[in-house]
Amino acid sequence: MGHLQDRLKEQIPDLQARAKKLVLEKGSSVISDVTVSQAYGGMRGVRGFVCDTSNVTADEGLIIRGHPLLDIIDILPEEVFYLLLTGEIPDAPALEDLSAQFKEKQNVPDYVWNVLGAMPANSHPMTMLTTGIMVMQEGSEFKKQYNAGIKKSDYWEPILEDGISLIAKLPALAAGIYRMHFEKGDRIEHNPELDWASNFAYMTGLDDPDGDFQKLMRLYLMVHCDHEGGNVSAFAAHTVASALSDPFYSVASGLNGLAGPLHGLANQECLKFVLGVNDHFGKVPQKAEMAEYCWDWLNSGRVVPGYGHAVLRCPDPRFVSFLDFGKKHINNDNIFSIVELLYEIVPKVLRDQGKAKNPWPNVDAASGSLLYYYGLTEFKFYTVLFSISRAMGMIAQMVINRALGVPITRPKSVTTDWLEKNS
Ligand code: HAX
Repeated sequence: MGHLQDRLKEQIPDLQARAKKLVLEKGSSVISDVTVSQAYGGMRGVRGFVCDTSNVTADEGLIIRGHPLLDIIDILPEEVFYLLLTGEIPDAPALEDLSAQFKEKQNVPDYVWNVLGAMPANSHPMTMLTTGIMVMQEGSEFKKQYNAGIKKSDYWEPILEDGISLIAKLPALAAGIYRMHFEKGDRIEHNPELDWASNFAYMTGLDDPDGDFQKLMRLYLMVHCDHEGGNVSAFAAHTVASALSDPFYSVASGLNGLAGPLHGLANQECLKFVLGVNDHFGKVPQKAEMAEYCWDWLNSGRVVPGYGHAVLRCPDPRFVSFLDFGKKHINNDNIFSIVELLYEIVPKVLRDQGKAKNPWPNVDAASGSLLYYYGLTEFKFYTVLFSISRAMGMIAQMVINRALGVPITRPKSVTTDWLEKNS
């Protein structure tokens, strides 16, 4: 048992008591109505389940356990995982203990590399990542303990054990996929001196003379950790986990959702868009040229990647954190300058077009330009980075849901005939 596990053991009875009391005293209070538009519109805005790890508000963006993202922007991914689960930033011994647990479980079994090596060379890195995770499902502790008849109230413990084991392996798995897919040479062994995110940067083998790429990875893998419960990847993972599928199955399902171009894959689409601007003009364009380019893009029926959001109605604080990082560390780089220029131009263009409910940049609008600057130019890989981080939120949500005994997800669908008769 580690500090994190001990702390959760102390906290869970209180959380269970709060949930029980709410259901007992306010079980029939209505928290949402559903309109016909929402039924046909991706259930946008319907409040239908609970997620305590983080909250996303329209005007502030990501709030992790009560901390607005930009207030805790310097904490490590290990710290944010502890925070997502417990609501507390770990003290030094708790952080050391969790880091040690990650280090102890970080090795990816050889059979994973054999399977990945047998895949078609053109497989997308996201397909390789979720395949790698699925191959490791064989070692699930939850599956083993469930089959041995573990008590329902104890499910959360092997779920957390699997979760830590999976998160621990993701840097080596992702870096290995990077080197394999893009033919960078042999895999690089981890460096025992480094933290979880820095180790990922190290194992990619990218040149990092000043350690700035490691710094970027600490930021990147922290800010993508969670975005409450209703986004495609979190909700997919939540639903699959509710069937008591173990964390390997559930995280892989969530990440398959993240691989969609309207969700996590948008970060690769976004950099493609920025590179397209650079190719088209051969320089950083003037403001009027940029606006005209965006209008032509929209008029050809396409969305501007990196802009808009289903919930946010403000610049995404995750975007702000990347923009700040770039301003601090990057000078005279056309790609980053185009990202800055787009931030000046696109919101007005989208507002004038009048369709997007949120004209502001989301997380994906700046992150790719920073990765590109540090030599991670293979944008097919970007969603894998997002995934390593987002797995933390999925696992944290699963642990809490199992501790609360949340049952299998089963909302009711209706038919068009039913709606025509009943609405
Ligand atoms: N460019 C052009 N049009 C846009 C737009 C954009 N960036 N964002 C929204 N719109 C359009 C929509 O396509 C929709 O048009 P139609 O009515 O013709 O279908 C209209 O504006 C209303 O959409 P919305 O209600 O504002 O947005 P949604 O909640 O339906 O969708 C999306 C949110 C993020 C999917 C959307 O804004 C989009 O496609 N953005 C570009 C892709 C992107 O950046 N995705 C990454 C999101 C962040 C994320 O999840 N990362 O993982």
